[in-house]
Formats: sequence, C-alpha cells, structure tokens
Amino acid sequence: MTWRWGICFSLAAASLGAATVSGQVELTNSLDPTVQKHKNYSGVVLWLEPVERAASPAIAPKTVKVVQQDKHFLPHVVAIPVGGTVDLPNNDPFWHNAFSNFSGEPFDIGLYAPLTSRSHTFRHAGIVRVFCNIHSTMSAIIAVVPTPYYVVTQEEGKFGIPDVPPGDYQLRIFYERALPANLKFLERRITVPEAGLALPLISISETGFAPASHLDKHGKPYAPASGLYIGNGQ
Ligand SMILES: [Cu+2]
Repeated sequence: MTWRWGICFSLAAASLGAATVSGQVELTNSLDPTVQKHKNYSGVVLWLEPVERAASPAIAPKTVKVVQQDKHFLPHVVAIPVGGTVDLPNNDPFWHNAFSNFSGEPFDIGLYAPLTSRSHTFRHAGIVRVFCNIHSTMSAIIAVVPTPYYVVTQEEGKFGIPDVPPGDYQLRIFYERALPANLKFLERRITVPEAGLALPLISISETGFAPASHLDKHGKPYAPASGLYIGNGQ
C-alpha cells in the first residue's frame, strides 16, 4: 500500500467558487477477478471531517435507496451523513429482511413482503454491515459519516467530493476488503484551498483480508431453509 504524493498536492481547476477534492483510488493484491482483471475499483468510501470543531457544517438529512433484488443488496456500498435514511425496497418475489448487529448502529427492520419497502434512519456515525436474516449470502455496507463531504467510488475509481469549503480536514477511508490498520495508514490531514485539491493516487491493498461468515440476527449460525418461505420463491 503506497501513497504517491509526488512533490506536493496539485491544484484542481476552480469551478465557480465550489472547491472539489478529487482523486483516484486503486485496489491492489486482490483475489477478486473483477478487481484483478477488470480493475473494478468501486465501493471505496472517502470522507472529509473538518478538523476545527467550529468549522463543522450543518448536515442536511438525506435519503438513499438500497434495493433488494435477486438476493442482493444493490448497490452493495452506500454512504449517508448522520441523520440520513436508507430505504430498502424489496423488488424480489419473496420475503426479505435487513439487520445489523455487527458494527456501527444496530437495527432490524423485520421481515417484509415482496414489493413492499422498509426504512431506517441512522443517528450515529459508523460502518454498518447489513445482512438479511433469511438469505445468509446477502450483505451490504452503509457508511454513516459525520460530514456532508463524502463519496463512494464507482468502477473506474476516480472520485470527486464537491462543494467543500476551504479549510483543514481529516481524510478518512473505508473499504470492505482492506484491514483497518491499512486504512488507518492512508488517513491524512489535508488543507483544501479555494481552488480545490487533486489528491495523489490512493492505493489500497487487500493483503491480509479473509472473507468470514456471519451470524444471523440472533447471533446464531444460519439455519437450513425452514420451509417457512418456500413457495415464495426464496
Ligand atoms: Cu433476503
């Protein structure tokens, strides 16, 4: 894992007074073919926390959607500011659930029927790992961040955090398949000038990551299909 700082930060072009913090993420040492062969660098969350408490901005409530479809949460990774709401519509022809009891803010929106939706509003910052209590293979990440300045990378890994007021910030990063110590190492204090800031390449290694199974919402191993929902297509 390396930071390629070059000589210094370079200044990005100013856009009507709105400072943008931009950059590029790459993922290395991955065993996932979509990363290795196709350079899919999606799912990295980057956010800027104001260093001076007085500079902390008001955070407007936001709502994002995570669809349950084909036994997947889509998208797999989202980010919202504290106070934001996640809608989880069920687009499958069978029942789903969404819960978290692993890290971040715990929640459980219960079982809900096809073509219905449930929501949860997150009051605390943290990385929320979301699962379905029916389908053990389903998972998602909701990054609840204490700032309005954040982004989630798409496949190409380029990112831009718009409308950042000039000032000092702590750059924080989350990626599901990177060890916490590796992510901590990448954190930096940055100064955002009025003209904006282009960061050097951020290289995140998946070295040391090992997929692990998770427990159900009761903290127990998933039971084989009970038959309760058989007939609903699950
Ligand atoms: Cu499910």
